[in-house]
Amino acid sequence: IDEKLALPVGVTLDRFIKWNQQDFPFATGELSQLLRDIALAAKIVNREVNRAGLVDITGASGAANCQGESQQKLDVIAHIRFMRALTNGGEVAGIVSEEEEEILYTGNDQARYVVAIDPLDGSSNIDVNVSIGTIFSIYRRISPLGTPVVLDDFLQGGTAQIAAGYVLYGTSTVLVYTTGRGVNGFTYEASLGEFFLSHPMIRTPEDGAIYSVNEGNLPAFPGGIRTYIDRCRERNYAARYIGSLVGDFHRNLLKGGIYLYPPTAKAPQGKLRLLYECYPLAFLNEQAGGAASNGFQRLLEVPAQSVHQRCPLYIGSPRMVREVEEA
Ligand code: AHM
Ligand code: MG
Repeated sequence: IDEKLALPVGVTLDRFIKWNQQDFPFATGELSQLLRDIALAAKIVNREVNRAGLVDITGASGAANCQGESQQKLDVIAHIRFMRALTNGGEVAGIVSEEEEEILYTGNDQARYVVAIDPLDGSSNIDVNVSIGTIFSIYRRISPLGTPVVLDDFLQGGTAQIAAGYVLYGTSTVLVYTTGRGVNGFTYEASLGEFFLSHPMIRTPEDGAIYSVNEGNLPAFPGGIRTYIDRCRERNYAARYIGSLVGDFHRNLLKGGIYLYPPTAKAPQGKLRLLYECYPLAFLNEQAGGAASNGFQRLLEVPAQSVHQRCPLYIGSPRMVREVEEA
């Protein structure tokens, strides 16, 4: 990664995107516009998240999403906001969202990109004032321009992503993304309505001393994973688990650590979704010098077969991920 690529801390996201576009392989400006559309939706969702306790938008909406999980009102709101921004922005031909069973056609058949998104992840934390996030992944479509998108546009595999990132609605709101040339993080300044570059060229530590896993499921984990978790305890690693993937991931990215969501007999592919949870974070983490695996192979190379497919996830500092693979 070219150190020259880092712009000084404090530039706005808009300026950064414009500058970053100059030597992007498909420098047509469309991807830049798409990233701006995502940032705009993130600002709107941030506003909704911040006032969630004040208005009657918290609590279960009564509906269930396509995976039968109870859906929170804010999930629905975030989904709608992102769909609107991505549709009105005009750069996206189709969307896969955690909140919709089927592919969403934006009607922009001339657009070059498709997006897979989890509009609001960590939904069990919404009502209790704990950090939540948005995760997104962008591909260039492979179906011909001018026609509706097809399933294969979304199943190109993790290595085909051209951009990926997340928004963390936490103690402050940050947007972190990659276009395959390193990872940059931007912090939202609400009074100005702007994201500012605050974490240029993020590099994750080679090794870490934090492990993040739902230990309540320990008896159901594969033997190797139980062994690895025992080692973490023997070494007095810190156990840190928010239950919001974006929050747990972001902390480990900056401090060094590992996040694990192993398979169990009941959920042989774990819980997390390949297209809009695992792939984007794996791409971003590799760009920051980290690693991601399904336990057997590089996560980005796990083939995508369906849009809501699940996948075990081990992601974090490269030494820790290697050790899990060998355990
Ligand atoms: P969600 O998409 O329904 O919010 O589920 C994903 C979340 C992740 O953010 C989090 O890491 C994980 O589920 C927590 O699962 P568990 O409660 O089984 O530990
Ligand atoms: Mg999710």
